[in-house]
Amino acid sequence: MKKSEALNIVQNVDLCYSNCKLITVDNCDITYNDFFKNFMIRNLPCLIKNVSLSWESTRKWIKDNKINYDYFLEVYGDLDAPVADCDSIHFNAHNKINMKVKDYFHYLKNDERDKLLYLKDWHLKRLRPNDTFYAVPEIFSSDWLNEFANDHGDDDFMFVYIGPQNSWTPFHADVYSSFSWSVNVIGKKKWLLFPPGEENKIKDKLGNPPLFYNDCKDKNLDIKYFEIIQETGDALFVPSGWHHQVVNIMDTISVNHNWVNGCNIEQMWTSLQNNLTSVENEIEELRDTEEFSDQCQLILKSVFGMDFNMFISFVTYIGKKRLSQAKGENVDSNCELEMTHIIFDLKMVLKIMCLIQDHPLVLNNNLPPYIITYFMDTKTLISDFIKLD
Ligand SMILES: O=C(O)CCC(=O)C(=O)O
Ligand SMILES: [Fe+2]
Repeated sequence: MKKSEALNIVQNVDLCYSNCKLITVDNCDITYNDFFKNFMIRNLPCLIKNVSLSWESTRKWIKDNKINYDYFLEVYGDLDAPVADCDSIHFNAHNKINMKVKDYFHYLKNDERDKLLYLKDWHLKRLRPNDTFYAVPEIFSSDWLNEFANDHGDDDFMFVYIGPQNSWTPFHADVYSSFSWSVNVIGKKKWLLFPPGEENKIKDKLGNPPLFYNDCKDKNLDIKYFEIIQETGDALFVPSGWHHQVVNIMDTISVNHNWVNGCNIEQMWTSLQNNLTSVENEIEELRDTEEFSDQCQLILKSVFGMDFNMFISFVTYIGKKRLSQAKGENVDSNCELEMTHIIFDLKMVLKIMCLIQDHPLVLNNNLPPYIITYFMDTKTLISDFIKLD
């Protein structure tokens, strides 16, 4: 697999969604380069057929074309998993509880279900690290977010979703403005996928998006979105900042990852700054107080899931690690990156570091010195290295 050519086209591709179409390809026909150039860099969606043919889960989780309930009961029954009640809304989201997998599967097995319970955001891979039930497709393999989480023993962004017919996920854009990919091991989902900006057309007077967008109701509004049917074995690539809602139109099991890499790190940075601006406006009355900046970061962490310190540490860590990899130093890593990819990553890290350096919080020394020193030292090392390249 050659990852090299496309990676040379790095910078400043204009993102334009006005004439975009949904492209469907077969897994055997798409190379890393094509995916990188046509979808990741352009931030465009793509449906990829036949991704899970060789997955162990395809053999073990399916029996007679149905979910293999007994396998789950036997192998994962004692694990806990988060479960959303699709009929119960709490602050613009489904109510969530924790359930034993065996209790959930007893519910799912029963044909007369009196509730709509959706097992989601289940960290099965983290709970069973040696379980090889799926393999990340190569086109999705550059993933700084899960690499950082795994290297630090933090919460990852790798999930299993199990939902009966009609269970659904509300309208949303993904955490950190990340990409996501989703593969149906069994079942069928209907996605509505909105190019960035279109979500504004369906917000209410208070600026809130709907929990569920009823696509039949608004037929004559000029809203662009894709309706996508994802079948068994299909992977859907959801680009950064594309709002979506999902309905399981059959009992469905999927594997979903959120991920960030050199192609969307700038979107993540923009999103972090936009969230900070909203937080600052929310507590405007405290602006002249000494604790304003710290308070904003605290709130930012709770609404966005990350504050500036965490973002800077994340980008700096990836930069430092790629530098070691470029120099051939021994870095404990599962992914063996080609040199061209390492250089691409370093260039993107440097680009974001330059943007970070110009941010008022950094210019005004509002962040802890130990983070800034680590950041500045790494930035110098990377720019010296890139100049030599
Ligand atoms: O499959 C679902 O219900 C939701 C998946 C999703 O939102 C995602 O993968 O980003
Ligand atoms: Fe999502």
